[in-house]
Amino acid sequence: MLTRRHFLKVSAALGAIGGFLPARSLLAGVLGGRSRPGADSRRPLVISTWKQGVAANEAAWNVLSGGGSALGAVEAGVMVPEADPEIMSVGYGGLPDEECRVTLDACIMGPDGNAGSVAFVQGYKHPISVARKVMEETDHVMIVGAGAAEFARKHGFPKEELLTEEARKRWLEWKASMSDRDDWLPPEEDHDTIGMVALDGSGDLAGACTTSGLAFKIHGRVGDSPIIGSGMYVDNEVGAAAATGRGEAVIKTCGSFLVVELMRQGLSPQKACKKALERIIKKSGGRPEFQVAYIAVNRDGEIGALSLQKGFQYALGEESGNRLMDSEYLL
Ligand code: SD4
Repeated sequence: MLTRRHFLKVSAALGAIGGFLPARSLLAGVLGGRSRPGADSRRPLVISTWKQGVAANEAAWNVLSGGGSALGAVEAGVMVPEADPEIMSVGYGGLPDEECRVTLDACIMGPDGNAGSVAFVQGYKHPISVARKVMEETDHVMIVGAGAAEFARKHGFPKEELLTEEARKRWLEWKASMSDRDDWLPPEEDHDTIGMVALDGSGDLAGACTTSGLAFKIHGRVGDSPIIGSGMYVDNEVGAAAATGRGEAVIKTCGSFLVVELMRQGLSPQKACKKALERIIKKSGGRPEFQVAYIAVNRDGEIGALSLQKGFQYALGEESGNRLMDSEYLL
Protein backbone atom coordinates (compact mmCIF):
# COMPACT_ATOMS: atom_id res chain seq x y z
CA MET A 1 0.00 0.00 0.00
CA LEU A 2 1.33 3.42 -0.93
CA THR A 3 0.54 5.69 1.99
CA ARG A 4 -0.02 9.40 1.36
CA ARG A 5 3.15 10.20 3.23
CA HIS A 6 5.16 7.75 1.15
CA PHE A 7 3.56 9.04 -2.02
CA LEU A 8 4.52 12.63 -1.16
CA LYS A 9 8.03 11.53 -0.42
CA VAL A 10 8.33 9.69 -3.72
CA SER A 11 6.83 12.64 -5.59
CA ALA A 12 9.33 14.98 -4.02
CA ALA A 13 12.12 12.65 -4.98
CA LEU A 14 10.88 12.35 -8.54
CA GLY A 15 10.62 16.09 -8.77
CA ALA A 16 14.25 16.32 -7.79
CA ILE A 17 16.74 18.11 -9.90
CA GLY A 18 19.58 16.33 -11.56
CA GLY A 19 20.42 12.64 -11.71
CA PHE A 20 23.30 10.52 -12.78
CA LEU A 21 21.14 8.12 -14.75
CA PRO A 22 18.08 8.53 -16.98
CA ALA A 23 14.67 9.02 -15.40
CA ARG A 24 13.75 5.33 -15.57
CA SER A 25 16.63 4.31 -13.34
CA LEU A 26 15.76 7.17 -11.05
CA LEU A 27 12.20 5.89 -10.81
CA ALA A 28 13.32 2.33 -10.19
CA GLY A 29 15.77 3.44 -7.53
CA VAL A 30 13.19 5.47 -5.67
CA LEU A 31 10.29 3.08 -5.94
CA GLY A 32 12.52 0.13 -5.15
CA GLY A 33 13.27 1.83 -1.85
CA ARG A 34 17.04 1.39 -2.11
CA SER A 35 17.55 5.04 -1.37
CA ARG A 36 15.68 5.19 1.86
CA PRO A 37 17.61 5.37 5.11
CA GLY A 38 18.60 1.91 6.21
CA ALA A 39 18.94 0.43 2.72
CA ASP A 40 21.38 -2.33 1.78
CA SER A 41 25.13 -2.02 1.67
CA ARG A 42 26.43 -0.01 -1.29
CA ARG A 43 29.19 2.32 -2.37
CA PRO A 44 30.27 4.79 -3.49
CA LEU A 45 27.70 7.27 -2.30
CA VAL A 46 27.40 10.84 -1.17
CA ILE A 47 24.78 12.58 0.99
CA SER A 48 24.44 16.27 1.55
CA THR A 49 22.09 18.71 3.20
CA TRP A 50 19.35 20.76 1.56
CA LYS A 51 18.43 21.43 -2.04
CA GLN A 52 21.81 22.77 -3.01
CA GLY A 53 23.12 19.32 -2.16
CA VAL A 54 21.93 18.10 -5.55
CA ALA A 55 24.42 20.22 -7.50
CA ALA A 56 27.07 19.60 -4.87
CA ASN A 57 26.52 15.86 -5.17
CA GLU A 58 27.02 16.06 -8.94
CA ALA A 59 30.49 17.49 -8.42
CA ALA A 60 31.25 14.96 -5.69
CA TRP A 61 30.00 12.14 -7.89
CA ASN A 62 32.36 13.16 -10.69
CA VAL A 63 35.18 12.44 -8.28
CA LEU A 64 33.72 9.25 -6.78
CA SER A 65 32.66 7.69 -10.06
CA GLY A 66 36.15 8.20 -11.48
CA GLY A 67 37.57 6.18 -8.59
CA GLY A 68 38.49 9.31 -6.61
CA SER A 69 38.64 9.59 -2.86
CA ALA A 70 35.83 10.52 -0.51
CA LEU A 71 38.01 13.38 0.70
CA GLY A 72 38.44 14.82 -2.80
CA ALA A 73 34.74 14.31 -3.43
CA VAL A 74 33.49 16.22 -0.40
CA GLU A 75 35.80 19.14 -1.06
CA ALA A 76 34.82 19.37 -4.74
CA GLY A 77 31.17 18.94 -3.79
CA VAL A 78 30.81 21.70 -1.24
CA MET A 79 32.84 24.12 -3.36
CA VAL A 80 29.81 24.32 -5.68
CA PRO A 81 27.47 26.11 -3.23
CA GLU A 82 30.42 28.06 -1.84
CA ALA A 83 30.84 29.67 -5.27
CA ASP A 84 27.13 30.14 -5.98
CA PRO A 85 25.94 33.68 -5.16
CA GLU A 86 22.31 32.55 -5.12
CA ILE A 87 22.86 30.32 -2.12
CA MET A 88 22.68 32.86 0.64
CA SER A 89 24.02 30.88 3.54
CA VAL A 90 27.24 29.46 2.15
CA GLY A 91 30.38 31.17 0.82
CA TYR A 92 30.09 33.88 -1.83
CA GLY A 93 26.69 35.59 -1.53
CA GLY A 94 26.16 34.38 2.04
CA LEU A 95 24.12 36.70 4.25
CA PRO A 96 26.32 38.91 6.41
CA ASP A 97 26.44 39.34 10.17
CA GLU A 98 24.93 42.25 12.09
CA GLU A 99 27.82 44.48 10.95
CA CYS A 100 27.27 43.60 7.30
CA ARG A 101 30.36 41.40 7.12
CA VAL A 102 30.31 37.97 5.51
CA THR A 103 32.11 35.64 7.90
CA LEU A 104 32.55 31.99 6.98
CA ASP A 105 33.04 28.71 8.87
CA ALA A 106 34.13 25.37 7.42
CA CYS A 107 35.68 22.04 8.31
CA ILE A 108 36.84 18.88 6.60
CA MET A 109 37.85 15.44 7.89
CA GLY A 110 39.31 12.43 6.16
CA PRO A 111 39.46 8.67 6.66
CA ASP A 112 42.83 8.86 8.42
CA GLY A 113 41.22 10.85 11.23
CA ASN A 114 42.99 14.04 10.24
CA ALA A 115 40.91 17.22 10.25
CA GLY A 116 41.13 20.90 9.36
CA SER A 117 38.93 23.87 10.08
CA VAL A 118 38.62 27.63 9.71
CA ALA A 119 36.14 29.87 11.49
CA PHE A 120 35.14 33.53 11.32
CA VAL A 121 37.20 33.91 8.16
CA GLN A 122 36.51 36.86 5.86
CA GLY A 123 37.34 37.47 2.20
CA TYR A 124 37.93 33.91 0.97
CA LYS A 125 35.31 32.20 -1.14
CA HIS A 126 36.38 28.63 -0.47
CA PRO A 127 36.91 28.20 3.25
CA ILE A 128 36.66 24.44 2.75
CA SER A 129 39.88 24.47 0.73
CA VAL A 130 41.56 26.66 3.34
CA ALA A 131 40.42 24.13 5.97
CA ARG A 132 41.91 21.35 3.88
CA LYS A 133 45.21 23.25 3.76
CA VAL A 134 45.15 23.57 7.55
CA MET A 135 44.64 19.80 7.71
CA GLU A 136 47.35 18.91 5.22
CA GLU A 137 49.99 21.60 5.67
CA THR A 138 50.00 22.06 9.44
CA ASP A 139 49.66 19.93 12.52
CA HIS A 140 46.91 22.20 13.82
CA VAL A 141 43.20 21.64 13.38
CA MET A 142 41.52 25.03 13.63
CA ILE A 143 42.54 28.56 12.62
CA VAL A 144 40.17 31.49 13.08
CA GLY A 145 39.51 35.10 12.14
CA ALA A 146 42.33 37.31 10.90
CA GLY A 147 44.77 34.44 11.40
CA ALA A 148 42.74 32.23 9.07
CA ALA A 149 42.57 34.99 6.44
CA GLU A 150 46.32 35.51 6.71
CA PHE A 151 46.89 31.76 6.42
CA ALA A 152 44.72 31.70 3.29
CA ARG A 153 46.58 34.67 1.77
CA LYS A 154 49.95 33.05 2.40
CA HIS A 155 48.77 29.87 0.73
CA GLY A 156 47.80 31.76 -2.41
CA PHE A 157 44.03 31.88 -2.09
CA PRO A 158 42.66 34.99 -3.82
CA LYS A 159 41.07 37.57 -1.54
CA GLU A 160 37.62 38.50 -2.80
CA GLU A 161 34.61 40.61 -1.86
CA LEU A 162 31.98 38.09 -0.82
CA LEU A 163 29.11 40.48 -0.08
CA THR A 164 26.81 40.49 -3.11
CA GLU A 165 24.40 43.30 -3.93
CA GLU A 166 21.47 41.05 -3.04
CA ALA A 167 22.94 40.10 0.34
CA ARG A 168 23.69 43.76 1.09
CA LYS A 169 20.07 44.66 0.25
CA ARG A 170 18.78 41.94 2.56
CA TRP A 171 20.99 43.26 5.34
CA LEU A 172 19.69 46.81 4.75
CA GLU A 173 16.10 45.57 4.89
CA TRP A 174 16.83 43.73 8.11
CA LYS A 175 18.49 46.79 9.59
CA ALA A 176 15.76 49.16 8.42
CA SER A 177 12.91 47.01 9.64
CA MET A 178 14.38 46.67 13.12
CA SER A 179 13.28 43.12 12.71
CA ASP A 180 12.33 40.95 15.62
CA ARG A 181 15.45 39.11 14.57
CA ASP A 182 17.65 41.81 16.00
CA ASP A 183 17.23 40.42 19.47
CA TRP A 184 20.02 38.04 18.36
CA LEU A 185 17.82 35.01 18.76
CA PRO A 186 15.97 34.71 15.49
CA PRO A 187 12.61 32.95 15.87
CA GLU A 188 12.58 32.07 12.20
CA GLU A 189 15.71 30.81 10.58
CA ASP A 190 16.80 30.26 7.01
CA HIS A 191 18.93 27.19 6.65
CA ASP A 192 21.16 26.19 3.82
CA THR A 193 24.48 25.19 5.36
CA ILE A 194 25.98 22.42 3.36
CA GLY A 195 27.14 19.35 5.22
CA MET A 196 28.31 16.44 3.09
CA VAL A 197 29.49 12.92 3.89
CA ALA A 198 30.78 10.42 1.34
CA LEU A 199 31.81 6.79 1.11
CA ASP A 200 34.18 6.05 -1.76
CA GLY A 201 34.73 2.94 -3.84
CA SER A 202 37.55 1.81 -1.56
CA GLY A 203 35.26 1.99 1.48
CA ASP A 204 36.80 5.15 2.91
CA LEU A 205 34.74 7.92 4.47
CA ALA A 206 35.13 11.71 4.54
CA GLY A 207 33.03 14.73 5.44
CA ALA A 208 32.86 18.47 4.90
CA CYS A 209 30.73 21.29 6.22
CA THR A 210 30.72 24.95 5.13
CA THR A 211 28.50 27.94 5.93
CA SER A 212 28.12 31.66 6.41
CA GLY A 213 26.27 30.75 9.61
CA LEU A 214 23.13 32.36 10.94
CA ALA A 215 22.06 35.48 9.08
CA PHE A 216 22.72 38.77 10.91
CA LYS A 217 24.48 36.95 13.74
CA ILE A 218 26.53 38.83 16.32
CA HIS A 219 29.89 39.81 14.83
CA GLY A 220 32.35 37.09 15.80
CA ARG A 221 29.74 34.39 16.40
CA VAL A 222 30.87 30.93 15.33
CA GLY A 223 28.40 28.07 14.97
CA ASP A 224 28.79 24.30 14.93
CA SER A 225 29.81 23.98 11.29
CA PRO A 226 33.60 24.41 11.66
CA ILE A 227 33.79 22.46 14.91
CA ILE A 228 35.02 18.91 14.44
CA GLY A 229 32.56 16.64 16.23
CA SER A 230 29.75 19.20 16.15
CA GLY A 231 29.09 20.24 12.53
CA MET A 232 30.71 17.10 11.13
CA TYR A 233 32.65 14.03 12.22
CA VAL A 234 34.22 11.02 10.56
CA ASP A 235 35.50 7.78 12.03
CA ASN A 236 36.56 5.48 9.24
CA GLU A 237 35.93 2.39 11.37
CA VAL A 238 32.33 3.39 12.00
CA GLY A 239 30.74 6.12 9.90
CA ALA A 240 30.37 9.83 9.30
CA ALA A 241 27.78 12.46 10.17
CA ALA A 242 27.07 16.14 9.51
CA ALA A 243 24.66 18.67 10.98
CA THR A 244 22.66 21.65 9.86
CA GLY A 245 20.42 24.01 11.78
CA ARG A 246 20.80 25.89 15.03
CA GLY A 247 24.48 25.44 15.70
CA GLU A 248 24.33 26.25 19.39
CA ALA A 249 22.12 23.22 20.05
CA VAL A 250 24.47 21.01 18.03
CA ILE A 251 27.57 22.28 19.83
CA LYS A 252 26.03 21.72 23.25
CA THR A 253 25.43 18.05 22.42
CA CYS A 254 28.58 17.39 20.32
CA GLY A 255 26.06 16.39 17.68
CA SER A 256 27.97 14.75 14.83
CA PHE A 257 30.35 12.99 17.20
CA LEU A 258 27.34 11.70 19.11
CA VAL A 259 25.75 10.32 15.94
CA VAL A 260 28.99 8.49 15.05
CA GLU A 261 29.42 7.15 18.59
CA LEU A 262 25.85 5.86 18.58
CA MET A 263 26.58 4.07 15.31
CA ARG A 264 29.68 2.58 16.97
CA GLN A 265 27.38 1.14 19.63
CA GLY A 266 25.51 -0.69 16.87
CA LEU A 267 22.70 1.69 16.00
CA SER A 268 21.76 2.17 12.38
CA PRO A 269 22.54 5.65 11.00
CA GLN A 270 18.84 6.50 11.09
CA LYS A 271 18.44 5.45 14.73
CA ALA A 272 21.65 7.25 15.65
CA CYS A 273 20.32 10.49 14.12
CA LYS A 274 17.09 10.01 16.04
CA LYS A 275 18.80 9.48 19.39
CA ALA A 276 21.05 12.49 18.87
CA LEU A 277 18.04 14.68 18.06
CA GLU A 278 16.19 13.34 21.09
CA ARG A 279 19.16 14.45 23.18
CA ILE A 280 18.68 17.99 21.83
CA ILE A 281 14.96 17.86 22.60
CA LYS A 282 15.69 16.71 26.14
CA LYS A 283 18.40 19.29 26.77
CA SER A 284 16.22 22.08 25.43
CA GLY A 285 13.52 21.17 27.91
CA GLY A 286 10.71 20.06 25.67
CA ARG A 287 9.71 21.08 22.21
CA PRO A 288 12.30 23.34 20.62
CA GLU A 289 11.14 25.65 17.86
CA PHE A 290 14.46 25.73 16.08
CA GLN A 291 15.57 23.33 13.38
CA VAL A 292 18.41 20.83 13.57
CA ALA A 293 19.00 18.00 11.11
CA TYR A 294 21.59 15.26 10.79
CA ILE A 295 22.75 13.19 7.86
CA ALA A 296 24.82 10.06 8.45
CA VAL A 297 26.38 7.11 6.68
CA ASN A 298 28.04 3.99 8.06
CA ARG A 299 30.80 1.87 6.57
CA ASP A 300 28.26 -0.43 4.93
CA GLY A 301 26.69 2.42 3.04
CA GLU A 302 23.55 2.54 5.15
CA ILE A 303 22.34 6.09 5.48
CA GLY A 304 20.37 8.17 7.95
CA ALA A 305 18.70 11.58 7.64
CA LEU A 306 16.39 13.14 10.20
CA SER A 307 15.37 16.58 11.41
CA LEU A 308 13.58 18.08 14.37
CA GLN A 309 11.11 20.08 12.29
CA LYS A 310 9.36 19.50 9.01
CA GLY A 311 11.02 20.87 5.90
CA PHE A 312 14.49 19.40 5.89
CA GLN A 313 15.65 17.94 2.59
CA TYR A 314 18.78 16.02 1.76
CA ALA A 315 20.35 14.92 -1.49
CA LEU A 316 21.54 11.36 -2.00
CA GLY A 317 23.89 10.54 -4.85
CA GLU A 318 24.74 6.99 -5.79
CA GLU A 319 25.09 4.78 -8.85
CA SER A 320 21.35 4.74 -9.53
CA GLY A 321 20.88 8.50 -9.41
CA ASN A 322 21.04 11.77 -7.54
CA ARG A 323 17.84 12.61 -5.71
CA LEU A 324 16.46 15.23 -3.43
CA MET A 325 14.57 13.59 -0.59
CA ASP A 326 12.17 14.93 2.03
CA SER A 327 13.48 13.92 5.42
CA GLU A 328 11.45 12.35 8.17
CA TYR A 329 11.10 14.66 11.16
CA LEU A 330 10.46 14.29 14.87
CA LEU A 331 8.30 17.18 16.07
C1 SD4 B 1 25.26 27.60 12.22
N1 SD4 B 1 24.64 25.35 11.70
O1 SD4 B 1 26.06 28.50 11.97
C2 SD4 B 1 24.88 26.65 11.13
C3 SD4 B 1 23.71 27.22 10.40
C4 SD4 B 1 23.05 26.25 9.50
O2 SD4 B 1 21.68 25.69 7.86
O3 SD4 B 1 23.25 25.08 9.53
N2 SD4 B 1 22.21 26.62 8.66
O4 SD4 B 1 24.73 27.48 13.33
